[in-house]
Amino acid sequence: ADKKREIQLKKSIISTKQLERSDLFERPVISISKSIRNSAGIIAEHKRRSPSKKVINDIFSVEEVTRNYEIGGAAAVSILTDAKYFGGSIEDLQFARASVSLPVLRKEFIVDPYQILEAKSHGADAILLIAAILTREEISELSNFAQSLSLEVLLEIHNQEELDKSLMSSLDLIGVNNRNLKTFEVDLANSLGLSEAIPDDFVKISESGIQAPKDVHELRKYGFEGFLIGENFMKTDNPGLSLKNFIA
Ligand code: IGP
Repeated sequence: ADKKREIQLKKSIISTKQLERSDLFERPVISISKSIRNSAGIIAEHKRRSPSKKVINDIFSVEEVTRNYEIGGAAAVSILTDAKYFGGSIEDLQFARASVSLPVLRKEFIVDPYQILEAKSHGADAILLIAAILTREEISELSNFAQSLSLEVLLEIHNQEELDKSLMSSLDLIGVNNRNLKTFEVDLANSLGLSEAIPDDFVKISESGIQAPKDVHELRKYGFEGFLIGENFMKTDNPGLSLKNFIA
């Protein structure tokens, strides 16, 4: 409900027509799936704070962090644009786009096509859809709309039920979130247990709570190709270097 109100307000300030006319709207999109498959597969997240940890790192700018993630060998960067829980903004997305030539994922609670236009017009290559907050019809509408703009779609699930509800051809990547949204506990077993149920037509991503290279090695055995990591890098005093050492 909060998001819907935020979107109504934004629409009254910047219309969808204005978004479609922005310079970035015309730029060629970069494939996040290909980038993941041609690298160590790390999607490195810029994360200032979170509901569970409060402040993680609000010292380093988006530009600095994303540039160093690119130098460190990231496959893509993930930018949290939610203000309330993560301290992000849509401007962060544009700063990231200006700083790197990697694919950029917009990390947001997407509930309306307007947010997808906004993502594209601020330089995103891919968007996240969260099965836990959407109906099958909404996932279908939003993912088809994103693909019509050449954006790739990462669908996030937590369990078998969300996977069963969401399977459709308009998705590109399926991510298992290892963090329980209610307790904030993380357990990589969540990814391992669901890996077999995810059809091979999708790029499999494991999200949250990944702390060591051995976690990635284990997940790879189960067919995961992409690894979304935020806090483990952001909590250090050099997130880009931490990523570089992680994949070395
Ligand atoms: C990153 P971590 O534990 O490495 O910081 O997690 C990412 O998976 C997490 O930020 C995330 C997220 C989300 C945030 C996964 N799904 C949905 C907001 C909304």
